[in-house]
Order: sequence, then C-alpha cells, then structure tokens
Amino acid sequence: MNVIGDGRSGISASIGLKFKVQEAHGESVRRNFFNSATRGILMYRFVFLVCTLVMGGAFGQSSKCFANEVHARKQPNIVLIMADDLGAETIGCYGAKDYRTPNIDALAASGVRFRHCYSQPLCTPSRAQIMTGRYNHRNYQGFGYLDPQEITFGNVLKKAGYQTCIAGKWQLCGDASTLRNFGFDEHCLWNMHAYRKDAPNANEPKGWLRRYDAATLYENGKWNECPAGVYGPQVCADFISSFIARKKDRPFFVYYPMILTHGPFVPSPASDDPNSKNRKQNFVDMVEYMDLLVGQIVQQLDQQGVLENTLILFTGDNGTDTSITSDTLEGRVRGRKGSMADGGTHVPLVATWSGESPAGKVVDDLVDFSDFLPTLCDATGASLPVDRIIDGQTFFPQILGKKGVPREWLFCHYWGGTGRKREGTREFVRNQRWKLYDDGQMFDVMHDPEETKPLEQLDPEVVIVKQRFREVFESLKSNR
Ligand SMILES: [Ca+2]
Repeated sequence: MNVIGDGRSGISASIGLKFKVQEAHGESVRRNFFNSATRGILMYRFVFLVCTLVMGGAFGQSSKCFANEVHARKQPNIVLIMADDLGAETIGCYGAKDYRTPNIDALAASGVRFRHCYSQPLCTPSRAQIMTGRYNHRNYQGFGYLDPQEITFGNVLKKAGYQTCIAGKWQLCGDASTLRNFGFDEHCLWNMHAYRKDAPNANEPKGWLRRYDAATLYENGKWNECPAGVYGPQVCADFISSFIARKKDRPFFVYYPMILTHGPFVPSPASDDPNSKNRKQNFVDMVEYMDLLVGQIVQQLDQQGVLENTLILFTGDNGTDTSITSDTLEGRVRGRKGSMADGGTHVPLVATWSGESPAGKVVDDLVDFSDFLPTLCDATGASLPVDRIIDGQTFFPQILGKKGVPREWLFCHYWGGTGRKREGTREFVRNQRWKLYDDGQMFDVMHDPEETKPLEQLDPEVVIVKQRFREVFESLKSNR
C-alpha cells in the first residue's frame, strides 16, 4: 500500500508547482524537474532569504513578495464556493439521504468529485489555511483574525491580473483597507467583528450578529443594515451575480465563503413553515437554500456567457454542527464541528471546468486546505509567494482528469482558541485509511471514523505507516 510521499517540504512542493505553471502540465516535465530538485531548492532558498531580508518589515503591511508573473495560456475565471459548517454527508452526490442538493450534484456530474478532502475543524483555522496555502502552525494567530502580513489567493490572483471579489462571511477582522490588502477589489460581507482587542476594528453596528433575516452586511466599505424580510445570504449571492455581469470581459476571481449553513437554524425564505422551530428541518431547508444559491451563480455564469471558461469549486469550511445527525447511503453520520475526527473535518469538494474536466469522475486523492492556493495558481498561471513556505500542492491536474502528483499524507495542526496559551493544540498526519495523532494514538479511520478505538496491535504494514507518519511530524517540526 502507498503510505507516504517523499517527505517533500512546502518549499520543494512549491518549486514543483511553479515550474509546472511556467512550462506545461505534462508528467514528463515534472519528472525532469525533480531530477534537478536540489539545485532548485538551493535557488529557492536563496530567493526566500533575500526576500525575507529585504521585506522583513521594512515596507510595512503592503510587502508582498512574488515570483515574476507568467501568462502563458488562457486564464479561466475562478469561482470558489465554501459553505459554512457543512460536512460531506449533507450533499446528495456524497450519499446524503436527508437533503436535496441538485445544483451541487450537477457540478459533480459535469466534473470531478473528491472523496477525501479534509478541512480544519473550525471556521477561522480553515479560512486562514485555505486563503494562504499554509498550515496553521505557521500563521494561525487566534480565532477571528488573519495576520495582515499574510499573502492570500486574493493577492496572487490580483497580481496575475484578475478582478477579485469576496462575498459571504469574513470573520477575520479589519475593514475595507484590510480586504484590499488581502487582494479583494470588491466585498459584501457579514461578520467584520473584531475578536482581538489589539486588532483593527470595523466599528460594526450593534446588529452585526444578524446574518440571515435583516442581516448587517459590509458592502464595499459601507454598512448595509438590511430591513426585515431581506435575507443576508441572498444579498451576497446577488452581489456576486452583479460582479460577474460587470466584470465578465476580463478574468475574475470570486471567493464565496457562504453565510449558510451555520447556526442559528432558522427557516429559509423557501421553507414551508416560516415559523418552524425544528432544528433539523430548518437545517435541511438551509442546506437546500445554499444549494439554490450555488445554482443561481452557475446560472448567472451561463447567462453571461462565461460558464465555459470558469473553474468552479465547491467545498465546506468544516464539519456539520454537533446537533445535526444525517442519514446517508453508508449509514448515519453525526456532525462534529470543532473535532479533528472525520465528523469535524471531512468536507465535500467538487470541481468542474466546463469542457476541460472529465464528466462525473470520482477521485480518491487526498486534499487538504493548504492545497487550494497552489491549485488556483496552477489553474491561472499566477505565481506563488516566494518569501515564505507554502505547504499545499496543486490538485489542478486531477480536476483536468490527469494523475497529477497525489498527496500520500496530509497534516493538520489545530488550535481553535484566542488566548496566548495554546492549550489543547493537537496535530495529526493521515492518509485515506490511517491517522496518527501527535500523542501517538493511531486509528483506522476507514473502519472507525468516530475514533473510538486507538489501535494497539499493529500489523507490520501499519507499523511502517506509523513510522513514516512520524517522519512527517519530524520534517514539519524542523521546518517551521
Ligand atoms: Ca464554519
């Protein structure tokens, strides 16, 4: 059994990606490159050192260090959709029985569905990781915050010539200047609240907590306190529809971290009973409205004539809320948001580029949330940041139906807190079947997804897996 890769660091993984972007997507090119990997690493470390020395605070928050831009081929529009608190078990094409998600299922039918995508267990840790391509031990500073020195996929795509937009939920503190600093031209966001006392405060209105009916949103630097009867998630979807219509003549990037389907579990505008207090029924309605909004965006892309040249990705930021249990074709799944078990981290990932992706393909390769930024760079020709370690690796070849270079392990460093003491921080390394925590506990998560029985007697092949996972921990510790 394949267990673990060659222990490539983020730096060497980044080199592979950068080279691939500049040259071609062929496997032979990648093999040739890795034959000269040592020389590449030395050169990369030199560039990394120079950037670090030159940029080390001298130019303040605007310092963003990239490689030279490359525009060798056509650039697809990118629409990255990320629902809030939505495990894979809620999506029809993942075997859900309780929810109807025809629009997301249609995306999967036209493209690629990844069976093994794992987020961080909580909102902010996932957002920090997906936006920067870096594991949380490098840049997670606490709940509700993203270090302004970080480089996001908004920055790299804007640098590559993209028009950029973010709509939905923010949660990472700041104001309009913060959003521009992270590379977004336009925004329509809920939750600009400042969780850190020493962080910039958007001076939010008292109603900032309202996200659904009568939502309080922050639109291009101005507060929009919606009246009763206006649904926040719909306002964000309409904002994106407008952005697409206005920007369709040049490549654009829409990052859509949806407000749905996080609690409170209240009826959606399409609910049969607008007064329902049934949490599960309301959650079902919210999932289905979320799917409806995904359909609205796809329809708008089609109506504006740009669907053919748009790469659409759909995922969830962490597992389903702990109060929700769902029936699936493979049995019942309990939501475990906040947990590092599958119920907190196994999320859907569907990706399709009309005319380019193979229809209805299911992929078993591992994906974690550091992989999105390198994937978007790979898809667009944008350059990776060169002054820092990027942990992710591209899954763009797999979106095109190619083999790519699949991960043989993925890593999770998780601390969801806000205080100075990082009590409760845990880490794991895993593949599709085996999972090793930093405390030495190992699980067969394929057969024990709830992680009820740590393995005691290990078969020889599992001993080898465990040893290789330990090497991954060690390589990441020496590379921080
Ligand atoms: Ca979340």
